[in-house]
Amino acid sequence: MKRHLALILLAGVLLLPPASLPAGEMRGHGMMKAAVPAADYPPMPGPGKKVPIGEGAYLIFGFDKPLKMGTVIMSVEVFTADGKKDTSVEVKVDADMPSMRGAHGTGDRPLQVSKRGDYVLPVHIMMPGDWELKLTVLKAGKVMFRGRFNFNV
Ligand SMILES: [Cu+2]
Repeated sequence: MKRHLALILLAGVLLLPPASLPAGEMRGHGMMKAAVPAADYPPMPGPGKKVPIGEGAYLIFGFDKPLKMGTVIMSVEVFTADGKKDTSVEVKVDADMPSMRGAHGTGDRPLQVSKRGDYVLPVHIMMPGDWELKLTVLKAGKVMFRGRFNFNV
């Protein structure tokens, strides 16, 4: 019993913050905790469905063929709140495999506006497994929407 008490007291001493720690070092730790967290990409409704992107605007994304190994063309149509096609925004997609983060990660790549006013980008699916497309929509350089789409091949 006495030994337990001693251990508890010892643990208490070890857990106490060192009183001699300079204030500057304390501030340093505070700054580390305040580091910017990774952006959040909430799951989007699937291909062909309306995805709200804020202020009544929405997008609809899809692919030129079923999602299989190989190259698929991703297309994103952006619509204003009154249903008109909007080609004034910037759309970017980052394709990666969540189970092998970074192994095939493309980073954010901008989609190009086609003659039809769709945003398009070839996506290379080079191995079977779980895939994730992270989409970012920017208006005048500011992020207005982020969302992800997960699928398996
Ligand atoms: Cu892989």
